[in-house]
Amino acid sequence: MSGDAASQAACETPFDAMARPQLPAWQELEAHAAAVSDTSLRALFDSDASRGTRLTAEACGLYLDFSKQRVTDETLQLLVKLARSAGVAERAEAMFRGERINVTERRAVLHVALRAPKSQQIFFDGEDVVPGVHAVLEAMGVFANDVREGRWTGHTGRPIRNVVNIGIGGSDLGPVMACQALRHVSDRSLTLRFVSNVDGTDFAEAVRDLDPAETLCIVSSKTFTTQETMANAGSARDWVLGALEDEAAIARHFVAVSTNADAVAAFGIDTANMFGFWDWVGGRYSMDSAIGLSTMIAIGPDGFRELLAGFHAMDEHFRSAPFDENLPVLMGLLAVWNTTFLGCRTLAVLPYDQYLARFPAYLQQLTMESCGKRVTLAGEPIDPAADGGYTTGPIYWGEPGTNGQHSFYQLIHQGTEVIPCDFIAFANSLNPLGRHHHLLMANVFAQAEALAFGKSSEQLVAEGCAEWLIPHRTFPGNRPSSTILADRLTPALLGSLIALYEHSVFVQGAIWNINCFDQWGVELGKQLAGKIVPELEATDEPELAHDSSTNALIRRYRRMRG
Ligand code: G6Q
Repeated sequence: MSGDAASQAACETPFDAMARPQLPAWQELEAHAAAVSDTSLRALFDSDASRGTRLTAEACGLYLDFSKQRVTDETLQLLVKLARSAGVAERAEAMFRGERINVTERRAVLHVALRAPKSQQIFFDGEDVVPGVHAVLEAMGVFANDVREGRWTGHTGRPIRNVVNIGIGGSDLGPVMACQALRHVSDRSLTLRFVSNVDGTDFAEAVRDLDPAETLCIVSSKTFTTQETMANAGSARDWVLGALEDEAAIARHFVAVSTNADAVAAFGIDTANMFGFWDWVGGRYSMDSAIGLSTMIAIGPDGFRELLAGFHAMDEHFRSAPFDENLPVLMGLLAVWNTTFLGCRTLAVLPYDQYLARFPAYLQQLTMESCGKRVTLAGEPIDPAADGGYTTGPIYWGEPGTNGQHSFYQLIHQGTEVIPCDFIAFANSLNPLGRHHHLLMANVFAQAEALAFGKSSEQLVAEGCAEWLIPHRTFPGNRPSSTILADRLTPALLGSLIALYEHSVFVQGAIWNINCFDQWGVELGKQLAGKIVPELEATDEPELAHDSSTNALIRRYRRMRG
C-alpha cells in the first residue's frame, strides 16, 4: 500500500457510507417540509391545547420548550428517524470510546474525559486518561488556591492581584465567557483580563492600569506557536521585565497552559509552572481543561469542579436519554430542520442574562468552526445548489436581551429572513433589584410569543389602525424559537448549558456527515499573512506577486508608513 493509500485507509470511518440525501428519512423530511410549509404555529397551537407543555424536555436543570418551533409530531418522528439512520448514537459512542473520529487530523475527540469523575474510565490508545485529567486538576487547584490566598507572590514578594490570560480562539473565548458568566461567584479582589488580538491595543489597554509586580500572566496556547499569542506573550514579558528588571521575575509572573513543553521552556517559562492537556482536546472544546485555569483562579477549585460536574451531567444525559427526550439531540435536530429543510440561514442565541453577554460569541466559534464545512467526512462536496446537495452550518449570532430588542429584533420580527431564536432565561436573578427581573422575564416570554403568533391585519383593524398603516404594523408570526428556562445561573448550570450546545453541534455534524472537529478553513489566511509580514517589514521595496488589489494595498500601506 502506498503512503497515501495507507493514511487514507487509516482515516476511513464506518460512518460515512450513505450519502445523507439518499436516506429514506431525509427524503421523507424533504416531502414533509413541503407539506407543512403552510401550517402556521397558530394553527398548531389551536389544534392542540397541550402543545406548549408536550413539546418540551428537561434535564440537568434545563427546561427546553420547543413547542414554538415549526414542527409537528410527524416532523419530530422523522427527525429522530434521521438521527438513528445517520448513526448519531454510534458516532457518539465512538467519541466516548476514544476513537479518532476527527479523521482529517487523526485525533480522538475526548473533551468528555475532561469532566469525567475519578470513578469513570475512558480509554485512549489502551490507556485510561481520567487519572491524568484529575492529576492536572489537582495541580491547577493547588496553584489557584495559592494565587487566591496570596501564597503565590510576585517577584518582589507582593501578592498577585491581577491575572492576564493571553490566548486566542479556543484558548480565549471559553475562559472569557465563563469568567464573565460566573462573576457573581468569583473572587472580586482579583482583576481578570484577557488579551487575544494581535492588535497591540488589546494588550496595551488590558494592562494600562495594572502593576506588573502584582500581575500573573497565563500564556494559554495548546500549540504554543500561535502567532497572536506569541506576540502578546512576548510583549507581556517585555512589560514585566521593563518594570522588574530581572529575568528571574519571569518564573513568578508567567505560567503556561499548553501541550508543548519544549516551546514553553524555550519561551523562558519553567515547565514546573506549566499545566498540560492533551492532543485529544480540541481548542474550542478546551475551556474545561487547563485552559480554564483563569476561570479556576476566578471562581476557585470547588466552583470549577461544580462547573465540570454540570458538563458531565449533560454528557451522561446525552449518552443515555432516548432521542425524543434528549436535549442535545432535540436541539441538534431542530437546527438541522431549520437550516437544511426550512432554509433558515442563521440562528440567533439570545440570553436574557447579562452575565451571559459573551455566550453568543463563544457559541459562534463552537458552532461555526465546527459546522462550517462544505465536504463530507469522505471528502465529497456538499453543494446546496447541486442535485443531492444540502446546507450545513447556520450562522450563529446574538446579544443579550433586552438590548437586542432595541436593535436587531425588528428584522427578526418583520424582515424577509426567518431567523430561528434560542431564548435563554433564568427564573431567579443573581442581582434581585426591585421589579427588574419580572420586567426582564416578561420581555423574553413576550418576544417568543410575538414571533410565533405575530399580529394580523384583522387584529389591527379591530384596534382601529389606519388602513394605510396596516401592512407596516402587521407581524407575520410563524417565526420559530426555543426557550431554555433554568432556575439560576450557577457554575453547574453553566457547564450543562455549554455541554448542551457542544453535543447539539455533534448531532448536527453527524447528520450532515461532516467533521465537526477540524478547522482547515483558518489555515490559508494564516499562511498568506506569514508571507505578507516580511513584505511589510522589508526595508527595500519588495517584489510582490499577489493579485493587483493585494499588491496595491501593501504598497499603499508601506507608503503611508513612510
Ligand atoms: C479551535 C481552534 C483554534 C485554537 C486557536 C488557538 O478549535 O483550534 O481556535 O484554539 O487557534 O490555538 P492555540 O491554543 O494552539 O494557541
